[in-house]
Amino acid sequence: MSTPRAPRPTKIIRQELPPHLKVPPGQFVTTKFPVLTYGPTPRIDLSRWRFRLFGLVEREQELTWEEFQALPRAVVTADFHCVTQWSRLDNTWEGVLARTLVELARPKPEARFVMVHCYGGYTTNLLLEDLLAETTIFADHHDGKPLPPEHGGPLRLVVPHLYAWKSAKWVSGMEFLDQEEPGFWELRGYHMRGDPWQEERFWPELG
Ligand SMILES: Nc1nc2c(c(=O)[nH]1)N[C@H]1C(S)=C(S)[C@@H](COP(=O)(O)O)O[C@H]1N2
Ligand SMILES: [Mo]
Repeated sequence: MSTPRAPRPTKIIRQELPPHLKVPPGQFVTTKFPVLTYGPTPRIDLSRWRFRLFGLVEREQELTWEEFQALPRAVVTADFHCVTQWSRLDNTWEGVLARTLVELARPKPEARFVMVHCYGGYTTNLLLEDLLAETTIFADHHDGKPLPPEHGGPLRLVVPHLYAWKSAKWVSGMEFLDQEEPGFWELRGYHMRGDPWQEERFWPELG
């Protein structure tokens, strides 16, 4: 049974894109929601779930599920582009904006890069700037329903303006760094940034 949540103000954010900028080059639209995971789906008990903000920050901390749920909430409507060429348009993601968590941690001025860590060992690297984007969200709901485990429940990151391998599932924390380090797929040939509009799919030398 889930505990009823008190209604709280939720910020509504829409990724506003003209029709000709909905589908990046080389992508096709699907209305299904494929599952793309390397390895098994980790199961995380909410009583033991923790989200760690660490590295080059003023306020290192570890949030429990209750503490995370008490943060200001938002709903982001945005498209989702996998590098294997499918795009799912107009998803609604509800949760806590990444910028809210960054503000909690207060990165030091030299912390321009972030490694996102996950239960199960997956990682992905991001520029702090991409986490601060208005539509970057840590989501626990998708299209009005609690996020299913195979899609990253209890909590995943969603970075709509980058390829979906950056949208890490089963997140366990963010590490703030002063140098760019490659994550799981970035070590294996995926682009360090992954802008779908520039088709930043793989290392430039593999293109
Ligand atoms: N922890 C973790 N996060 C992950 C992945 C993964 O294998 N492990 N796959 C990534 C890839 S390649 C994609 S396309 C999206 C897919 O999300 P979905 O399975 O909810 O469609 O999750 C991303 N996040
Ligand atoms: Mo992907």
